[in-house]
Amino acid sequence: MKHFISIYDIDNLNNLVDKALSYKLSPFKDQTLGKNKTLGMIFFNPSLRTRVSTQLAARNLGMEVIVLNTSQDGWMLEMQDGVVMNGNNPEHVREAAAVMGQYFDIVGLRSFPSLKNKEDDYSEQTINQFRKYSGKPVLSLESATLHPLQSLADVITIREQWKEKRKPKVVLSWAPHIKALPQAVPNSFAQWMNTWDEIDFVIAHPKGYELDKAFSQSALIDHNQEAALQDADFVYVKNWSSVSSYGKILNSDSNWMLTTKKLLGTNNAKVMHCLPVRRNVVIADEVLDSPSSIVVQQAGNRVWAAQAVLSELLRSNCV
Ligand code: SN0
Repeated sequence: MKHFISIYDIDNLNNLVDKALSYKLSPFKDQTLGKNKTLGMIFFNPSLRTRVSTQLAARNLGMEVIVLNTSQDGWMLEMQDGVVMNGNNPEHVREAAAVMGQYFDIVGLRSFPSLKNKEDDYSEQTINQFRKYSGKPVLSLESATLHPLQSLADVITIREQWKEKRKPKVVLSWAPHIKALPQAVPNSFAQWMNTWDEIDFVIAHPKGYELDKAFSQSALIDHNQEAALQDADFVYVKNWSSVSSYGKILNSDSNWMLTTKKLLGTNNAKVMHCLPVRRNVVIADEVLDSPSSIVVQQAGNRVWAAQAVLSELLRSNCV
């Protein structure tokens, strides 16, 4: 694995999940693999789970970690090439990324979309500029369009929870929100579910919230949440802003919030969310506080996902 930016960077999904689950059983079995190697984690945006779980994962492999919160601690970066830098950004990514490449063995990056211009966001300029100029493996800590460490933890969680022989039905359901949120988590989840042939996948959302076809691919789409939830084994709840009316909130219909009543038609479905989740806007208290919710276990699995990925990056690039 050269970089970890999307599912296309991995060789075999089930092998990577096996590896993550083996770290869960034995976190310190490779505790010298990352000795004298440094992971730099650069945050252009807030983070709780990604920040802490990736740091723990690196520590389990014996790595050092340096965390940089660029909005407060570093210079604002210019990402465009060929511009006259007489605006707000005093440093260009060409120098900044190259310098990070001198300091770090693996460069982790969190960079949300602006949600203003789809072409800009979907070109993934920030992560691509770092890949180009750092000369080091780049680890996505959530980019403008994808969140692969989250999706790997999601697959781990479903595999660990599912004990039956038949394929589980997994439903990604849109939910309301007060803010316009990125499409990164649902895009990424759809990308990983579409690749994983051990599940049946359905996406439920109101009209106007179609994900970019590059990510939803041939997944079944249902505009009727109740129908989509019928017989579901896992319900992944997430808000996202519109792609066609880019970055806009088209619908704040609270009927799409996940409640206990909504779960009645499911096969006693487990409820997932990447967190942070706004209670009683996205998912009702009664669901989050019930045994149906596995959001905390799901977040716990972020450590093993990050550890499996860092281990692959170290083995391919650093030893
Ligand atoms: C981010 C998102 O991509 O939806 C990060 C998820 C891991 N979520 C938010 O920004 C939530 C912000 C809020 O105000 O609820």
